[in-house]
Amino acid sequence: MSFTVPRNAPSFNNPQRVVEDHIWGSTAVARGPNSKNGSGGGILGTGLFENRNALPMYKDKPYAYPPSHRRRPLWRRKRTFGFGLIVISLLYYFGAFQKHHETATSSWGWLTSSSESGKSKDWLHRRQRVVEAFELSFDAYSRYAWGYDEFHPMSKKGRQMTPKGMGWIIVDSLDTMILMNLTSRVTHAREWISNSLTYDQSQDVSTFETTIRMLGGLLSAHYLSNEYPTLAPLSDDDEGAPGEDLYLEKARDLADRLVVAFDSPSGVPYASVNIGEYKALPAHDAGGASSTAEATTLQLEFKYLAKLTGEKDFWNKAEKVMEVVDNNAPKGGLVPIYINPKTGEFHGSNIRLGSRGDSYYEYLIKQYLQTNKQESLYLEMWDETLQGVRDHLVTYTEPSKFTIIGERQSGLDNLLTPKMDHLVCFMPGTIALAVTGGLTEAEAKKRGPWTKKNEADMQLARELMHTCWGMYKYMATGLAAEITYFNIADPPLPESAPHQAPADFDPDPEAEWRKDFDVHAADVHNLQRPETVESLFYMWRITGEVKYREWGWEMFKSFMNYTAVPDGGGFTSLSDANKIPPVTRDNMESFWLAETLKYFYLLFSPNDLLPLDKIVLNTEAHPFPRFDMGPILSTGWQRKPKTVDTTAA
Ligand code: DMJ
Repeated sequence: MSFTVPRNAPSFNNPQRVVEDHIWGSTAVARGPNSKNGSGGGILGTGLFENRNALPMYKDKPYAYPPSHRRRPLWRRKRTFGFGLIVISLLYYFGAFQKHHETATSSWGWLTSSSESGKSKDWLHRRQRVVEAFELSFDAYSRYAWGYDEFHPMSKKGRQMTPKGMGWIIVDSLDTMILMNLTSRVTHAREWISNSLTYDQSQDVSTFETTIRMLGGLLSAHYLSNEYPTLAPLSDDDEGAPGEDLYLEKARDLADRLVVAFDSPSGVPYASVNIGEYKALPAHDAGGASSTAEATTLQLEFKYLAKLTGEKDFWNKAEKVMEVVDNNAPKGGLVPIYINPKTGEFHGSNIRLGSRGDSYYEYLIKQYLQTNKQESLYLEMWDETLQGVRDHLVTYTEPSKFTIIGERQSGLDNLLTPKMDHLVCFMPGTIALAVTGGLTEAEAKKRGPWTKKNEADMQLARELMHTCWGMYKYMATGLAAEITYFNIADPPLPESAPHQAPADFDPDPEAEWRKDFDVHAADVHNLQRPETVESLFYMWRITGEVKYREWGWEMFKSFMNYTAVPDGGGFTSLSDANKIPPVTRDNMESFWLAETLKYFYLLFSPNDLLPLDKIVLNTEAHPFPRFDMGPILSTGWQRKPKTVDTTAA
């Protein structure tokens, strides 16, 4: 398919950038919800300077506000005034030159001038670019597919997944819009949720996807709108406005329908639920087995709901799954990717941290953090698992020695397959989060104890982050493939082997490092996935190393350059990200709005927006608060004693 980089998406490497910024900015808004009620004004209307005044104040810290003139002492105002007079005189004498200079460095000029040359980076400006990409995406969806669950931005069409729709994109995006302070869009979404969203539809839905995206989206909207009432503020006092518990009421209604999934003989949830009939259904394949990751990635959501409602049943059902999984005594803490809801036993022996396995590991450590480190058994399980990953899955590539996490497709006693789904790239960030609990590395060291294991885990996180970034650098568009293979030694090098990958990715097409990477023709698609920018966000917050922000910015530019749809159409997944121009796929995933753009936004935000030691983000990037279990909730199970396996494969 032929493809030209659309005019409305800027080339970030191009000297014509100022002009293109203007075009990009001006196309996005026209019929977005903001233009309707005037509170947001769209991209051009919320240009950089104007929008500064709309930037959120977190905990009364006006990050982006210039100091107020009204509060300045008189002497300072005089001095400024005097300085201004001098500048005006100079401008008068050097008129033409000065005019040109202003154009190059004012609102849009930062990308091509100082920031791009690396002299003075302005992360809030970069963050504003992310907001604009979000607005462009969401407004295209609003124009062409409002209320639909899917959005196909090239054909400008929507499609429902259920008879009346689930609000898939609207609900998944809601908390990103709250964080970005996009008030009128939140109001529009909220109206739709209040007036049009119903779960009273006879339709099978995925237990996991509906929980992480819809239940998670509603719960985090509830949390954020209470925790940060100045962000996208509600006007509930207005007559006819939806009530303040709208998100929680919808979440409760949905959860009551989803919770039937847990009513299996073992307590392991079935893969699907008919939400209209409150009826659970086993998966159609794998002998009715559920994906292990799916069964074990519902806990943060149902536990938070239990905390909010006081309904312990949600808690009990969610935690029971963890007990059943752990009773299988997985070797090295590594779980096969299927589990049978009838028996509670694993099905098959395929072990990977990619699809169907990934978020089991993620939710171990996040459950520990969610309840303020009161449930130490989840930390134990995480620690066992990470040791298992080192012993059985970590190896190094040839000849450059990148660190990878491979797969054991026929169990731990059989071959290591040197393959990483993009999904595995949640690991570097999650490992770092586990080490510090969300504190910065420096603060964690200061508070101590800082162990050799902590040091080694941070090292592993850094090395894996580097490899995940390499997966982007390897591709022609700078956007990673869905799956990357690697060249490894036979037998694979053990985790203890000396290794030192090159620090930089030489852009030469013949560069040595490229020999270590391999992308198969079937895997060249890019689905706008978040895992790498998710990890960059954690790595930046925890290590404070600016290179992670820089990598994120480079990745963001690749998305802008290669996935934008012409005529303000938003952004699309790619069928081939290894060609220039790329082959487009005509689909915008809801996690583009819920996760990928949210993580870019957070990566470029000040660190006390959603402080990492106070919250947990669910696997769909929906933030929930950490909490104490209190008198009602408690851990209802204990681990059976078992020997921890530390044998290297
Ligand atoms: C999201 O729905 C979640 O991040 C999930 O854990 C994995 N798949 C997608 C994004 O890639």
